[in-house]
Amino acid sequence: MRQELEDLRAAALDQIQQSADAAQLERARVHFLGRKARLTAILRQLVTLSPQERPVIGLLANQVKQAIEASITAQRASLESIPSDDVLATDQIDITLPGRRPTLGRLHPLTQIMREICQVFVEMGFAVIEGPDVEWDYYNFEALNIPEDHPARDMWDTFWIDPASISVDKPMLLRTHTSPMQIRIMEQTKPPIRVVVPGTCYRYEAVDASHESQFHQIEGLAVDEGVTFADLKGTLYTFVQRLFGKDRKIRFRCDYFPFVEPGVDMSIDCFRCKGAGCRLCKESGWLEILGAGMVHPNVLTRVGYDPARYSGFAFGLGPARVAMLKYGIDDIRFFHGNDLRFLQQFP
Ligand code: FA5
Repeated sequence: MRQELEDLRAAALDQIQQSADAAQLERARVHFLGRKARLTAILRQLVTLSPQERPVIGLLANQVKQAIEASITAQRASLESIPSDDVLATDQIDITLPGRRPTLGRLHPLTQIMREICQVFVEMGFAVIEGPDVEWDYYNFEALNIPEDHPARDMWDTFWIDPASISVDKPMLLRTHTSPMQIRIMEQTKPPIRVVVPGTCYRYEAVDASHESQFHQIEGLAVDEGVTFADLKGTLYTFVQRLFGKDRKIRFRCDYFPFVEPGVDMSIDCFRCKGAGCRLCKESGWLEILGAGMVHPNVLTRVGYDPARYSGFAFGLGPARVAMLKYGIDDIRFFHGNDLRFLQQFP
């Protein structure tokens, strides 16, 4: 019987390994392990063997059974990893076809221009810092010298957040400019300060060729002893010349922002009409790119700085307007229009 078991093991392993598909393997399994298999009969007959023979033959028969089962499992796994003839027939790979070039993603033109602008300021010694889009009324208005009910609040059409909906007890909003970061930075640092803050801003206003309701700004802030308006002008001149070249015309005009004194806005000659006046520049010949000024003494006092000792300048510029002027784009809505033909022009 021992010899018979050895022969059975050899025959079974041979037949299992020869099985070319799942059906053949199943037939081999039934033949060697099924109810009518010889091995099953031997295992059933163990009780009829003598006490000396029973443990020896029993052990061997179980070893043969385990070897056959292991061989079936291995062969099944191996067959499953080979695709069937059907799959091979329909799934052919034609290696003579030209390959498909993977499309590479690229940075959005606004991201590119924002990085470029920040880099110009970094080279002038400014650090880059970011802040929250959802802001307290305190930082967006109050601490910037714009108390509640101050008419200057009308300069920014604000998206307010219902305090009850987010379980807070003080008014919150989507920041209308990046200027709140002036306060956050001054609260946490002592002068000298030189920072730029890129970020998204939101205003509830009519969208047109130069206005979006969601747009970006880059805030600049420099505070130290003896900072003057000449430093503000020099810094902004350098920035414009680095980005646009030396021939571009710049115009400063008086403007009012409650958190600076004096306040200005800065424009660049309109690339489209070359100063003659057109729809884009609202017939003025100039495109405003930033507001700026000397940090108001009230703002310095509120963050605990002595305005008799420290002075500073701040500016807030619109990178989309800068990109429009640099690349000759006559409508701000192209940036978020998701037209690939537009986006692909900025490699
Ligand atoms: C401000 O937001 C001030 N916080 C700027 C400032 C900072 C003044 C520091 C003084 C000191 P203003 O609303 O003008 O100012 O916006 C500044 C720039 O943001 C504009 O010149 C323009 O380039 C851009 N901007 C403003 N509103 C929009 C808009 N709706 N869509 C696109 N760009 C805009």
